[in-house]
Amino acid sequence: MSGFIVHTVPGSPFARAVLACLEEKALPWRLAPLAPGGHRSAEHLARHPFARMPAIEHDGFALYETQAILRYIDRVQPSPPLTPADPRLAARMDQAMNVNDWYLFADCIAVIGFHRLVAPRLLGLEPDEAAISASMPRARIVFAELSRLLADQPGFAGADISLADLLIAPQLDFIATTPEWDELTAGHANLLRWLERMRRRPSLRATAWDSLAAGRT
Ligand SMILES: N[C@@H](CCC(=O)N[C@@H](CS)C(=O)NCC(=O)O)C(=O)O
Repeated sequence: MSGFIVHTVPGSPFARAVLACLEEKALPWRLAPLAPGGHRSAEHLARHPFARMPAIEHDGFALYETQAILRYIDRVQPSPPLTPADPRLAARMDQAMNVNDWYLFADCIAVIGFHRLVAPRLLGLEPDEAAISASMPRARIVFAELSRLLADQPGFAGADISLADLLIAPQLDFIATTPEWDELTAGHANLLRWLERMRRRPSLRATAWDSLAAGRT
């Protein structure tokens, strides 16, 4: 199969989910790195009119939206499967993926990750402590719900790794160094154990942004 081109500013957890999925499938890929702010360039807007990342190209086929990309990869390369055949487990996978997009990313990562990590590192701004504090009640609900959905299963969709695990792990890993992490994960040891298991997977190790910066582009 011909290779995938992944356009992103290095560091994006959504882009890492796509790269990890390609690694799980042993598919060839190449990173097309955008400079910071490059997602708002005319060139990238032609790929992604909403100025987000990642966007991919595969053999002349262009696609954005991470869930759509992950499902596309799982369909063009069905082995190993990353969507459960059982309808209820597949529904749990879908549910966790939407919790990721609508609540984990929108309410936690886009606030805590932005103000703690992106703003100081890339924009030279002080974290907005008021915005972070305001996000915490919702963030606590998100972490409690992720922990409840995961329960004592190996992955969010049961015994086998699924697209949900690949989507959520990079998001949690992204904010794990923030001062809010310990409070948000307190009492959710299952989530911490799951994240450790995910971090040990070759696909996640190969796509940690530090390793990518050191080698492959
Ligand atoms: N719904 C989009 C969200 C992608 C997204 O928000 N990516 C972040 C980076 S992880 C982004 O593009 N941020 C740039 C911005 O908000 O200006 C998807 O699933 O791909």
